[in-house]
Parts: sequence; structure tokens; C-alpha cells
Amino acid sequence: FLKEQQFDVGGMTCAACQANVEKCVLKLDGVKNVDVSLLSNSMKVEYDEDKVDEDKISLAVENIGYSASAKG
Ligand code: 9UX
Repeated sequence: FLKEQQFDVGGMTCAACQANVEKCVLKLDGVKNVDVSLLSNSMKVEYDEDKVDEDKISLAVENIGYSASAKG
């Protein structure tokens, strides 16, 4: 079912970076909502645990040149 997870995101330096990360994560099948914060270098992702997981989400962000790791 739906899970809400907070991630640390590294490497974002401008608003376009923030949009890049947002788009990239939203594209993933199973992701319902993404809220990226440039200022706090983090994001909140709401996703369906049956379709996607924290590792896939982190990898997708890393593949476009940023770093990401699930908190907690
Ligand atoms: Mo901003 Mo980010 O000019 O990859 S888009 S630095």
C-alpha cells in the first residue's frame, strides 16, 4: 500500500535541479506524489510499496546526477 518516505538529496544547486529531481521521481511507476525541497536538500515521496521501493527511487535520482538516500 501507500508509503510516505523522506529522502536526503544531494547536489541540487538551483530551482531547475529541484525540478529535474521532481520530474525524474514522478516518472517512476508507483510514485503518487513528490515534494522536493531545494533549501533543505530533501524530498518527501509518496509511493506504492508493491510497485517501487526506496532503492529504485534513490537510483533514479543518482542516474541523473544527484545523490539520494532514504532517511530513517
Ligand atoms: Mo541548475 Mo542543476 O543551473 O543540474 S539545473 S545547477
